Amino acid sequence: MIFDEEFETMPRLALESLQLHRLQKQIANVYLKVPYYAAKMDAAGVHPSDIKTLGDVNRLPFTTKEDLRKNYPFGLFTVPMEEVVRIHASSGTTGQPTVVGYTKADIKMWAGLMARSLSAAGAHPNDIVHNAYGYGLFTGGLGAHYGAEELGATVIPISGGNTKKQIQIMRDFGSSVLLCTPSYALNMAEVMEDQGVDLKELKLRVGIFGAEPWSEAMRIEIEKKLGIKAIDIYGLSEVMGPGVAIECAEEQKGLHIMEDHFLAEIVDPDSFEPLPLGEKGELVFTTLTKEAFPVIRYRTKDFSRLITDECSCGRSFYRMEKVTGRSDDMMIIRGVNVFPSQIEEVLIGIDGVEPHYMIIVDRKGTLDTLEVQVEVSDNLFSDEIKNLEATTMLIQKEIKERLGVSCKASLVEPRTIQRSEGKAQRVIDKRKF
Ligand code: DLL
Repeated sequence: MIFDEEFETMPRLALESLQLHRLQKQIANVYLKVPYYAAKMDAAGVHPSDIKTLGDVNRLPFTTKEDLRKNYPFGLFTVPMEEVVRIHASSGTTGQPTVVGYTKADIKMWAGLMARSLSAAGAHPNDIVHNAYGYGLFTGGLGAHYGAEELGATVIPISGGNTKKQIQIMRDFGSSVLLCTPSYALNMAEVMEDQGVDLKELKLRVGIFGAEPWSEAMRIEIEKKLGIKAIDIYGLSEVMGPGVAIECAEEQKGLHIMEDHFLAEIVDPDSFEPLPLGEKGELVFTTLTKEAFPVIRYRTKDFSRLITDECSCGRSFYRMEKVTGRSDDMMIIRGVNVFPSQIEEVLIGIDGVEPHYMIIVDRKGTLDTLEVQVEVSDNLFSDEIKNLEATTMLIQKEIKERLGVSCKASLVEPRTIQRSEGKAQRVIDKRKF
């Protein structure tokens, strides 16, 4: 089912003309209302009237987290505070949080896009949506909540944590759609297994997971353990929250970008020059319709590429390849670029190894060291020492061969790596301390 067919199946030409019209309006508005943006555009020698084609977007200056920090908390809002009805903020591992605001119309637009996203994932108005994204300043909980209501589904606003209770509610209330981070989904699957829950007792059918990178191997693992279809959803607070892009249930391959509301670009992560369609680089978004907190060419630091092939679902929106890493998470180990999701992909493929791991990076003298701590199954752990040794060697060999970096694999007892209830922390980089 296509929820918002008029837009989602628009011919490309019509869509691009809509984008251009909205872009011109947005840029003119931002120039008028936000002195900081106007000053940046003046410094770059570009005026709103110079935006004559979609390609002209690359004449505009980028916006980064640094710009948001300089204008903390509300300096980039384009409307007076009395028109702002909601605030969210991203936690930010360092420094100030990034603060974003929404007008009534923004909340309505977001709810509509989330309803569309849920529908693309295969959810229906008669579903019971178990929303285990965290409620609060994080955009996941409330963003998904309003979308599920807009779709007409029944929402259980359970938020994250208290996993045993979640499972009881899931069983008693007949939850059919699960929303949470992929790492939390895995945590739930494990608790279900411990409690001897038979999947047949549950009505779960679809899971809509995002807010953190997760590998294809992890998707297979979650689908198997929960007996559901696992759909990837992408978004970020600065651009809106969840629902900027979503996989369709038909293909589960690449995430359709809500292009009637967001203009996506891919730029070279070093030179920031636009890359040709289809090449991989850093994702950049310009919001086309947001009122309170529009962003112009926001550099996400997420790596992806645009997929322009037609999709069997009928949507004309381009897809973005699953984001498997962001530049902030990229570890440079003895000169080799490594993403946690690449290590995850290797680990999940090895027999007896559980998908719970921690990566520890350190420096001995001038040399970087990489340690991968990973849990193994109860069976393997109680097995002969020689099997544990063989598994250790296999992990080290596979990581060396596939990622080009040597590491120390440490097998740890089942249930010793901390479980996630939201965004998982997978890396401890002691070089930064
Ligand atoms: O994580 C919004 C969200 C909530 C998305 C619920 C999906 C589901 P932030 O906390 O601002 O917003 O974090 C945004 O999370 O730049 C990516 O690095 C990462 N991220 C989000 N979704 C995905 C995904 C929410 N599907 C940052 N795959 C983004 C990989 C993702 N990374």
